[in-house]
Amino acid sequence: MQLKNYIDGKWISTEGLQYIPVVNPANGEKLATVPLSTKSEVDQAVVAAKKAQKQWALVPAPKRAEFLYEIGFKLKEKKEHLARILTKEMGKVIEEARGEVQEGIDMAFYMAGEGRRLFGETTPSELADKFAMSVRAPIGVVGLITPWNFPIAIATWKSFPAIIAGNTVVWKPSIETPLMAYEMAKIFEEVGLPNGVANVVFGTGPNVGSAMVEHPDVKVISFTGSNATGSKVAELGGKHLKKVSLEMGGKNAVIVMDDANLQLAVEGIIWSAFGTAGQRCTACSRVIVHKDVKNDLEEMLVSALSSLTIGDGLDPTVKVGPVINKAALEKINHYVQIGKREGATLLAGGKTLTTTPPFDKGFYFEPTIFTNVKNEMIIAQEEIFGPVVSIIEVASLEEAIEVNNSVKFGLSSSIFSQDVNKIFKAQRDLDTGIVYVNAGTTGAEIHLPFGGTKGTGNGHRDSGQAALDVYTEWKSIYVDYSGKLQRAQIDTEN
Ligand code: UN1
Repeated sequence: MQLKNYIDGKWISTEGLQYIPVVNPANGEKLATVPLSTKSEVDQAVVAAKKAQKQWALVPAPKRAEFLYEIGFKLKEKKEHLARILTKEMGKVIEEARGEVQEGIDMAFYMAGEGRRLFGETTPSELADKFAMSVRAPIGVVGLITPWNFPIAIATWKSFPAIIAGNTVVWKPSIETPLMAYEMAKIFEEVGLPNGVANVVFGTGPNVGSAMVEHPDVKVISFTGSNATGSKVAELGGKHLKKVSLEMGGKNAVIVMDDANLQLAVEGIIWSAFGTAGQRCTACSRVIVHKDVKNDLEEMLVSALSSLTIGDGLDPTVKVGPVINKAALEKINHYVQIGKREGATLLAGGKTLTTTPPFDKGFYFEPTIFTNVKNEMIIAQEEIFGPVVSIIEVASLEEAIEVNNSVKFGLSSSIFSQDVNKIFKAQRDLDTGIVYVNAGTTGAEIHLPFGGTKGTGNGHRDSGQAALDVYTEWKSIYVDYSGKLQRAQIDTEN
């Protein structure tokens, strides 16, 4: 299948574009080909989106919501179909793929509900016979740049709040996972979303992404991806005075205190470190453990690893699927070699699986645990984005928090403890955008803000009510019904 861009409600195949294969990371199977679009396709999509936005903004929000409800029902109806495609193109195991589609369904219904809220404020005026209120106004055309690790969920976190608020969207999905975007576009078409409200342009960051950021009619850019790309987006966006929302890396830690339920902590670590083969921004890549329980925890973690079958995620017994591509495999392996050179102890894993079928055709890396990791080591500081976790020993809660906060990222953190005093101190002092108590670092719910501090972002949030702030401008409205010109209080008193 040769994928086409979805622009102005039509499937457009442009003459002369280069196409590249979409490959199943589990076995190398070619699933489709995807066009590498250019600035000209972006321009077409923006023209369509700009034209559609004028009308769309005038559709009452509860009516806009009806489309989102329909999209939610379609996603529900197609859940298994979509999950299987998702596993094939991205590699995550089938139960996680179902979970991700569910995240999209939840987001559709949640944001559809916003069609009857989109609350602003009413507030008294300083003056008699005058009324004051604030409302959320749509901004215009928004550009979405989404990653391959959550190809459908993250797209819904961004597109649904944008659409419900009266904006239109030009979406550049990752070229690693275009099939999910193609399926979403089919759903937009099936529910009769007006032409131009949601457009999909396939291509690379340097071509399509940059053209979106530089386009004068794209007013907001929402990006999820690496820090290297995110800072380029911010720089270019800044030059063009764009509102840019960035969601980037993490170096998330689970803290295990001496009073923790260790069995629970082990389950939380295994799931959040090795689920999605460690390819979540929220994945646990550090375990900060109290010295009194370090040995026990290590033994339990190593024995828990034996239950993690590695393989093709379509096999329901598999718990850890492949990583996205060869470059990812090489990057993970590179960090493991660095860890060894830095003097960390390899407790388990550490190898690329390449020689025997099915591993010879896919991109598999063993779940890997390093221990005796020092906080200043590279493997304790940089994002690896694979199934590799580093154990760091500490002697107190204060030290644990200090170690947690010493990285340049601030997405998610977790503490396992039974002590309410420690838990409350930790949730206050951990400097991440998301904090979990007695759970791993993953599993954020869509109706809460998603995002992080420091190098993880630039102050914006996906999901929850907070997402509406990205896609709306506040408008303050004063209505004077006194029948005379009333000067504002500041202009009458001095
Ligand atoms: C991501 O890794 O980019 O919190 C998103 C979670 C998921 C989303 C992760 N709900 O783990």
